Amino acid sequence: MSGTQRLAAEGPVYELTGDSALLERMLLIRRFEDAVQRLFQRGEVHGTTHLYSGQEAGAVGVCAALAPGDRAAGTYRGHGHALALGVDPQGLMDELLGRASGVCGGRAGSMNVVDLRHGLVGCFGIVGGSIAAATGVALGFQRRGLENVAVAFFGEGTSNQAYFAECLNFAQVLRLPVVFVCENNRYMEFTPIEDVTAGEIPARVEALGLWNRTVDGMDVQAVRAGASEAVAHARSGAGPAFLQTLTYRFVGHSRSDPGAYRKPGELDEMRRRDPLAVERARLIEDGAADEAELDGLEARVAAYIDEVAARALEAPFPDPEAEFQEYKG
Ligand SMILES: Cc1ncc(C[n+]2csc(CCOP(=O)(O)OP(=O)(O)O)c2C)c(N)n1
Repeated sequence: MSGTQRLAAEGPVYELTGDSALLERMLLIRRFEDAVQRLFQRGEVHGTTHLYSGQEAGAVGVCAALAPGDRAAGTYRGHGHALALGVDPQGLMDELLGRASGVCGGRAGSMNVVDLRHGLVGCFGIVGGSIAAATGVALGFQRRGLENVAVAFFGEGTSNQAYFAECLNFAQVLRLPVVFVCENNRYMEFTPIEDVTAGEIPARVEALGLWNRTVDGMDVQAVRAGASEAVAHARSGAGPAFLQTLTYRFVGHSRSDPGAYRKPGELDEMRRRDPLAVERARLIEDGAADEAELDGLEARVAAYIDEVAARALEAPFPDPEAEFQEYKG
């Protein structure tokens, strides 16, 4: 890479404070989505929602490895990507409820949130859209001589989509500063990945010569460590990096999904590896926090999200007629 500059950040990409910051951010995502699910069931969230529950360590670990001015593109399962980047939970909740104070003025809903102030170039309802967006952003960084990286989050099923082959090849040929983060939660919608996929996904990226690692996606520290290496590689000008996180989705794919495709006992087994519990146990074992402190943290986050939800329900809806008149001038 020729330049030495980095794109100035318009807002914090991620504020890390204290030993329990990663746990706190994962808790924020989990409680936020619990509230979204309740509000969705009451008919307050229009369209549909895809929850990230169980996968929080992925977004939080990766975003913790980013620097100001870096960018990321999320998926339709994007609440976690947004909150991990530091998007304001109130603005996001208002958005999901279609309120004017939402980060996109109430027009994006659950699946298509954009917040450039916090590095979120978009969440994409189109499978693979995040890959194309991040590759384009990385091309822009390279052309402008900036030392920033772009991250694409996507699921393992997306590796069967054309964007994956086209963009990874393009990025590798041009040595673009992009990190491809494949969040392997084992199922694409209701289909086990092995039923529809030939070979292993990392073998595909190895064939292209990409730097790649697979990490435990239920362990936020493992994700952060792997992501730090991936980001450093991409930032150095050596080309794109590929990070696979082995994770699990605790809830249905979307609104109506009884989960009949799951293998017996699998959900219970993976719940025992809940990324929040894994990080909590580590903090206690390391002596960085005690049970009472972490109980207090959990209660604070839960109370904060209750307030966020209550405020969102009170927030005004957009007024399209007034906005149109203003637009006409
Ligand atoms: C181009 C396109 N094709 C199909 C769909 C329908 N669809 C939505 S989610 C999904 C499965 C994606 O699975 P995966 O990439 O593993 O991500 P996950 O949902 O597991 O996070 C599909 C096929 C879509 N949204 N966009």
